[in-house]
Amino acid sequence: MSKSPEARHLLHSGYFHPVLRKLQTSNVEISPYNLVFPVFVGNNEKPVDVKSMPGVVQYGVSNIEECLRPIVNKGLKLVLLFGVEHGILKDEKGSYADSPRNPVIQVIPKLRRCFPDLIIMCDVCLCAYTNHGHCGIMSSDGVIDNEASIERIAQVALAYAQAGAHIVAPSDMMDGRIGAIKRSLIDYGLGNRVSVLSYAAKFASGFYGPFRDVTKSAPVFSDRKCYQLPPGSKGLATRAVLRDVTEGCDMLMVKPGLAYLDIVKQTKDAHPEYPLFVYQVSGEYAMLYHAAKAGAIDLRGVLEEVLLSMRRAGADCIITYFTPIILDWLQVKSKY
Ligand code: PB1
Repeated sequence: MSKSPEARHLLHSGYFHPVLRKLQTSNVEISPYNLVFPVFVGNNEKPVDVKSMPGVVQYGVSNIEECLRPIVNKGLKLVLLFGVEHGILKDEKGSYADSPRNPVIQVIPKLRRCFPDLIIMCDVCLCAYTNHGHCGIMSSDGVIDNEASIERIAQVALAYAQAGAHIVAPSDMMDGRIGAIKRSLIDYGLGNRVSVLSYAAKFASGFYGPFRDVTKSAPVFSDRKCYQLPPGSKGLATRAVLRDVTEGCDMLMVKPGLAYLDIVKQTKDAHPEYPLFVYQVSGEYAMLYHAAKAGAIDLRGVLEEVLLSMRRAGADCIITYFTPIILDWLQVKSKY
């Protein structure tokens, strides 16, 4: 008779039943409140399929209500808006970013009216609107002019806030833009009405390609390595998060996600008092989509694992282009 293991080494007794397994994983639940749906919006009359991200659709100001309503009815709680406008005049300071003609500015009041309970978040950056494709304003010698950049980013954030955004999310990575935005919101009486979600630990990643293809926002020269964090630097991630916390951000983000879960964990462990978002970016979306299409993985099983890893690492909210299908899965699950 083999000697049975000591009682405290018997783990199977803790998870042999689905309900027990649910108890063992209750703090990494995925609910609609843990999901943010990134949405491309332009002035296209009909929804347009996004070629670089199969399954993702670019909405237009005129059709976003009918496109989003089914997803809101499935429980959608948060959207993150990105303006997509081709053929616009791009200039040194990204003037179109806060133009009244910008589809983001046009669509915010409409979404507020149609979906009063939906949280409207706006990405704030210049790269889709500057003629050089960088996220800030450049000096004559091709280097970021940080002071001019944070002043401009604050102007754009204010415009989205005044249009009705609940949350502004600066993805530019300029030093000091959080303080500049907070001061601007306070000066215009919006300091207690609009949240600032900082893309605090955002890395110079190769995972952004499909997005840049959609928004035509790749840098015309050089790259973003002088202002997005070096992928290998935990220390700079710690310092960037601390900088943005000190300047008054309301919430934090790590981006990309899967290759940076250690940064998610270190950020949440250091700042448990802040809601932490993680962005499953376009390249991560495309990677999973195409692997599943090729039959290499089962999308649902692997995506659930990835989402759990992000929640386990400490993310409170996951920004993911898969949000609509995840809401479908949650609906089916909730019936049992
Ligand atoms: O899904 C994605 O790839 C997101 C890309 C992201 C949007 N916030 C930025 C990354 C980049 O192109 O450098 C855009 C920067 N403002």
